[in-house]
Amino acid sequence: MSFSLRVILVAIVMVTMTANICCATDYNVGDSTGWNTGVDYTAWAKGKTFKVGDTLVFKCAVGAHNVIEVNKGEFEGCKATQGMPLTSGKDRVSLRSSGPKYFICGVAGHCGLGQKLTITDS
Ligand SMILES: [Cu+2]
Repeated sequence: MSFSLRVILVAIVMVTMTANICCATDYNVGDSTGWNTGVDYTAWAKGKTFKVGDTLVFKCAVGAHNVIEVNKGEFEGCKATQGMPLTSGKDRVSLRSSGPKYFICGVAGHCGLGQKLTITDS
């Protein structure tokens, strides 16, 4: 392989890596409504493409809600059995792997009222 071809290949790799870093997106879950009851998070997530490296930001009043990452069964049953709740009121969850993710609020009754979010990736 010639020197110039190698230079071009290295340049292509660097541009690709930079593109991945540049395009990580922070998503404010629920946008201006934040992480609350009475919000349709299915509608919020619809049409969005989530990628590894993106971050979900769950904003709510401290103590009013929390965020627990759960599995599909827990999500459907609104019952977290193992995840640790995030309670800062401005919790950031980075997407580190592909595949669906499931989140609920662990405050009694809130998940049943619709405070639950599932995302799929591209
Ligand atoms: Cu809640």
